[in-house]
Amino acid sequence: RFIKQSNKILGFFNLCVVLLSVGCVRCPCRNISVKPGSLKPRTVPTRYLGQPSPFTHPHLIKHGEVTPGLSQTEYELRRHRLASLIEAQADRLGPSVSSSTHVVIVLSHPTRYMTNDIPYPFHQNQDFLYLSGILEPDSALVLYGKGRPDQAILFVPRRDPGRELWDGPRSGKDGAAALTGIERVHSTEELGVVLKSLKGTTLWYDSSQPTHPRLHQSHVAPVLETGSMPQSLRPLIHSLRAIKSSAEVALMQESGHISAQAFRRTMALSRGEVDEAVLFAKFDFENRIHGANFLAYPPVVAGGNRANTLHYINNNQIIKDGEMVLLDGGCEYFGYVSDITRTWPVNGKFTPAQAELYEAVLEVQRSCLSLCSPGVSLDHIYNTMLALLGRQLRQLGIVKASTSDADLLKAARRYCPHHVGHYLGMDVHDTPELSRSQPLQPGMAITIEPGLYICEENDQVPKRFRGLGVRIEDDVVIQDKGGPLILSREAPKTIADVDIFSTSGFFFLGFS
Ligand SMILES: [Mn+2]
Repeated sequence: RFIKQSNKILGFFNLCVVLLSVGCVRCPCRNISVKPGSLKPRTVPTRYLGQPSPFTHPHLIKHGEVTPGLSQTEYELRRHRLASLIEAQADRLGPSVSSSTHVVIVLSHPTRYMTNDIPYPFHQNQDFLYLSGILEPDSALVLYGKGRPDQAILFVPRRDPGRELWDGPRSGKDGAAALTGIERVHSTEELGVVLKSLKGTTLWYDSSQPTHPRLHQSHVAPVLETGSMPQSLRPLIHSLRAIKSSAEVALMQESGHISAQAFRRTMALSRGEVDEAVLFAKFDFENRIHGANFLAYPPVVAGGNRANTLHYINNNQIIKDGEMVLLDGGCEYFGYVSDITRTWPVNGKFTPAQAELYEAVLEVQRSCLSLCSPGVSLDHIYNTMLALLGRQLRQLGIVKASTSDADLLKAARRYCPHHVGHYLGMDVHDTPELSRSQPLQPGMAITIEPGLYICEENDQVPKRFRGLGVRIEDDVVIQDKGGPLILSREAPKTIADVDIFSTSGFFFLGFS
């Protein structure tokens, strides 16, 4: 149900997954080997676990998967690829480091509380989730090994009927082992003791901002005191996360598909004067009812001049008939997110000034999309966007015809104060450790989101543009051939399409 579309990306990594799943033990391209039998099939307990299992949630997850759509082999390969990166990095640090025993520590997130003892919905640390597939708080993953940290130890909260009465079932050691295929699983209380026993000489751990302050303090900090400064881990994990496998792209396709449908139905609801809160609720509802777990972030639902506040999330004003609304929203679908923006007139009819500004942004957005190919960087697309926006501003008469090229770029930066896009994946602003100056590679996912924002107080521009703000944002996967794969393509974008969806509400309202 949850993976409808196959995709055409078959990079090296995916080739490895395919080879491994048919029993090949060595990946030729990255020097990664997985010992035969390292993933012994274990019987998943039939009771409720701390996350969906094939027994309790057969509508979501298949046998052999750790999380919906992602197999034990895929998670195993991620850990092996990290081990290879560490091995390579250690080589560069010198012989004493490369021959030492490496210990890698990744902590989960803790439960966070809204008030006193009322928890927020739990959200896992994506780096930990990426390597383990474990969705419970208070957990940890340790990788270790001489020369190459390819042995995994998982730590999960122990079964506790008293706590489970309140918080729900836990996977326990047997459940976590069977679900993930990791053989060595301990209770989280044992983390400190196990770490001390490993006697690692090179630690790989991000100590500056621990993802789980309590586990850091009680289990990891004592180990850090006795050793040398740990090596940074996050940039390595992010470089792996940046390239999506075919299974990940399939999850992102579904995430984009769900939110695009939500846009269609939200547009259909906005006729004449409408409360931003109503569009917010409709968008949230349509994402969830089509299978999303929840919204990926607080959406921006900004009517009229409020579109010029980039992070407007109050979403509590009345949008007047004749005004546009800018909706920046997306959903999370089993760990993978969408991030889409559309701007449309709530009554379905663009005024001439709205249409002029909208077409200008759309033209730039299309040009930027056409640049999304391997070898081009996000920064390069950004620079192109600024040059194109500058030209549009001149054509619209927002800046003078005599403006120099340098001043056109300045104006573009003023009327579009944000970047053209960012990496996308498990997180909305995914893999922030990755520079936007690096060349895009097949399997990378990014957003393309140019905009023009004209404040109503700005008396330097023609009156008809004042108070208008337009952004158009699509989600894109970089492909080897055939141009970019646009995950959000079903969200109406041309003036003609927006017109159809926002004036034919009666047709769509009756359908879920
Ligand atoms: Mn975005």
